[in-house]
Amino acid sequence: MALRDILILPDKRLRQVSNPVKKIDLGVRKLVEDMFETMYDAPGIGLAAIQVGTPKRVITMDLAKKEEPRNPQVFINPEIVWSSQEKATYEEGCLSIPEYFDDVERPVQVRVKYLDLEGKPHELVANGLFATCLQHEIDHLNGVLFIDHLSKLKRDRVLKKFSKAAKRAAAGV
Ligand code: K1U
Ligand code: ZN
Repeated sequence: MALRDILILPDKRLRQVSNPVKKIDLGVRKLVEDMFETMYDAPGIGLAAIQVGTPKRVITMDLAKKEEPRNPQVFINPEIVWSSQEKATYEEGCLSIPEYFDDVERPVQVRVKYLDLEGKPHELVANGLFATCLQHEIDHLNGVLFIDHLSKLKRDRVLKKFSKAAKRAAAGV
């Protein structure tokens, strides 16, 4: 297992649309192992492969609380096939936009189909934080960030702050 670097806003690769996984080979298994190590180390509750620079439709997630045993979950080629009309607001964060949190309104319930690591198809209904996290990660696979759900004013403020920080880092200041 290896830690991979997490891409940070405004890295353009975060805007790429990720490609479906055609074959779950050794490369995909290694990617998933590394994503879990990177996600637990961050720490985060979810991670999309593009956040470590790999444009494949792969998500890792673990929503277990600190006192609970780990519950690693993998979603390959996930698709939202139904969303509820009812919405809920959750304060979201993103490992690619460190230390920025804001309220996002999304459907409270979604039905998602996906493949597991053995390539077996599944369908589940998610609620609450599970639904929020799945939508946040599936957005990543489509090049969408949670700040895209905020007002233009807020989004532009965040983009400006992270662009300035990237420029300062590049200049070694
Ligand atoms: O996709 C990501 O960048 C990961 C992100 C997932 C997420 C968080 C909140 C709402 C929707 C999606 C994170 O994990 S941010 C870190 C975080 O929320 C957290 C970290 C440690 C403990 C508990 C939460
Ligand atoms: Zn994110």
